[in-house]
Amino acid sequence: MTNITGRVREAFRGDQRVDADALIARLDAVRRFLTAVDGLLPDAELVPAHTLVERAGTRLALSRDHTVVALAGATGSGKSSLFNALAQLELSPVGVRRPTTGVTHACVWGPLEGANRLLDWIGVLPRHRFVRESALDADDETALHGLILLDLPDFDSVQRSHRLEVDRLLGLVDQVVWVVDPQKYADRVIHDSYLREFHRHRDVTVVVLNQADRLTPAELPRVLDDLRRLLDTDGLTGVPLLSTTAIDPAGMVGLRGAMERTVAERQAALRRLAGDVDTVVAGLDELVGSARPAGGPDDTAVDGLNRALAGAAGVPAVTEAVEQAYRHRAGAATGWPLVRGWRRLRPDPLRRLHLPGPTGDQTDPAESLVAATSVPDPTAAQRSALGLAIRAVADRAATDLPAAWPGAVTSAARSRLGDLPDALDRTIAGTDLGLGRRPLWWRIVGGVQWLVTLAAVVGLGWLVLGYALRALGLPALDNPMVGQVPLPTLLLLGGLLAGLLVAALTRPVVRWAARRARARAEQRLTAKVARVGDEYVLTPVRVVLGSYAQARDALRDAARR
Ligand SMILES: Nc1nc2c(ncn2[C@@H]2O[C@H](COP(=O)(O)OP(=O)(O)OP(=O)(O)O)[C@@H](O)[C@H]2O)c(=O)[nH]1
Ligand SMILES: [Mg+2]
Repeated sequence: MTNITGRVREAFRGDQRVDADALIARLDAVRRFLTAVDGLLPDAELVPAHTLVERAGTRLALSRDHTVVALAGATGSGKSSLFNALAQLELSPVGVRRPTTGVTHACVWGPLEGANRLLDWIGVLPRHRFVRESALDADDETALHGLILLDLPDFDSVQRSHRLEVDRLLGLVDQVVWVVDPQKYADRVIHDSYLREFHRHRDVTVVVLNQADRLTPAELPRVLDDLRRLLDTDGLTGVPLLSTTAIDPAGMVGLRGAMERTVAERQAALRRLAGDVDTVVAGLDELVGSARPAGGPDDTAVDGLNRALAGAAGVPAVTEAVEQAYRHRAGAATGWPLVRGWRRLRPDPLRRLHLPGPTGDQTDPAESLVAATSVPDPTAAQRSALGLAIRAVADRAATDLPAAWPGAVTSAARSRLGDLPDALDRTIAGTDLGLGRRPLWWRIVGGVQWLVTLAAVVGLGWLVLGYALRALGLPALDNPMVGQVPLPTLLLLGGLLAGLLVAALTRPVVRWAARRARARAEQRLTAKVARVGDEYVLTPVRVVLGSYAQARDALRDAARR
């Protein structure tokens, strides 16, 4: 699986500008990603993305004219000294007791009003906010108008609260100036826990070697080279590295110039957020893959599902009953009239399943609304076959998806499992099984049977009457002859024989037609059951696959610088 966000450029972007609209589009893409995966992926994996969307929205809404720069570093490196030197006022106490600064101090260049909402959000207490706006030096300071400089507590502090405060603020500020000193510039904590973590924020990172006055002119370049090498190892190749002396105004020129450029560009906030989007996208990368997933479950798995659904719905029992019912009903309509009544006494096989009764005897409309049939409940084997078929559908649909998704697909496939039995039952009850109309040939054969039976009855009556007259000594009836056989005898025997013959000829036709009726019913039931499977199993799966595709596209858009 290739990394789709590999296109997030890792190279140092230096002074490359970030377009505000493009950044907002990327943030929208992250938001779209979150909407698409809502409820499908573990929340814990999405926390950074939610935090980013929330923070970025607030930061951009609060002020785009201010640049929030934080001085961060180990205790004693000279953050407060640099803060005061830049402000040219003693605003943040500098001390020999370590650590000195316990709460963040802020200095605002320009009017405080605009910056106050930003500082409220960042969480700097009003009593630690200062304004660098003096009538005397107003012109000198205009280059820094819009700067909000923060003096942070030490991040390597023995005070846990200091570290928490630093970590919180580092997530909110636009630019970080990392202050190191000649003694501790190589400390593991700053490199491993902080600088390395900021490699995606290179374009809003400045490193300052303070207390340069403590080094000889020969030592300074060596230390700077060494520090540059360490920064390269941290992934911070190309970040500005300056030396400063907080206690000497001449040693502040470089840093002040860098601050002025940052403020003039008004880019730090956008670059910071762009770096945040890069970090979030890289973190989410493994949640989506490169292969475009299938639009839905494959045909083999769907066929398997439909077979399992048909089994669980009792389709075989119903089709068997359809065949029997056809024979039963055809027998009752075309059989020898003398035994038809006896046939009718036997219950109709479909009636036993509470499915539509014998021809012409459709259940009344109110009753037909009641869905429940008496089709036998699925056996344990059928239920487990259905479970396996649903699983197979989910597995096949999720084949190409990254590890976080198959679980969501399986849950979706099973999400309406509880509703399936009722839905299947309603479907079976609502399916026209094709036995509603009495075929014309039944009536014709039935009519013929009546006719030949009538002939036999007439013949019998005639003969009985003849015997009776003879027994009573009355004048005998005239028996017309047909060939050698008297007509009444011919009517009786011929009628009986013809009835038996018609019944014998009809029987195989009924059997054949019953099988056809069964096949037709099976086709209809299978189609209806497949529709239930589509609605209750496949559609939820397709929804998740659709969400995945949306999430994947959204993350691609978010990765695009
Ligand atoms: N020689 C020299 N001393 C400095 C310089 N910068 C700071 N110092 C001294 O270093 C000590 C610590 O300075 P602070 O500014 O309090 O250091 P910090 O980084 O704010 O320390 P915490 O508030 O404890 O995190 C003080 O005694 C400063 O006078 C510098 O550039 N040169
Ligand atoms: Mg301090």
